[in-house]
Amino acid sequence: MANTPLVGIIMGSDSDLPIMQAAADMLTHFNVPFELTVVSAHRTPLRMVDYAKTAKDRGLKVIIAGAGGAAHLPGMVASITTLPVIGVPIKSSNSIDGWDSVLSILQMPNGIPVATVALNAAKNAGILAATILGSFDAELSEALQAYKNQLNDEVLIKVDKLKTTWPNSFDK
Ligand code: RP5
Repeated sequence: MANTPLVGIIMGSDSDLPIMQAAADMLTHFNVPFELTVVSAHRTPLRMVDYAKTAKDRGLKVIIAGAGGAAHLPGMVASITTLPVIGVPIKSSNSIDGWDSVLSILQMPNGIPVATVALNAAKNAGILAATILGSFDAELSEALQAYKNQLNDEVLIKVDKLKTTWPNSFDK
């Protein structure tokens, strides 16, 4: 894959980075080039508009946007660009238990979808971005299948381990 970023990871604040790092880690794992920066819907609204407006022409294919509290960033970016936007609700210091972030990102009005992952689930956002790109890239698709196979094998190892302590466990 060329080195031009295909995925843009943006977040409302650098305080979101410890969570959003997991998206970057998964894209690195799948060898997907990405860019990462802070774009705040409320504090840098013009930067947000500029980022979303130029994203497609700069070669991005998917945007991952994380934010907490009154989390408008993913929805606003989705309203400006035709690229798919994956939203990561973050349980931030200004969040009321994470529900505000989840609902702000999840409950988009008809016409402007945001693919919302679970609270703090930046890892899944990275995997989902790779999955979208994998629909058009056989090598990436194979890497995603290998990842799923690995998850499967890890569970089967746990099943075997459980059998040693629970002989009455399901044995198929
Ligand atoms: C949101 O406010 C950010 O996405 C972050 O989750 C939250 C708190 O930001 P800081 O006050 O830590 O910069 O816009």
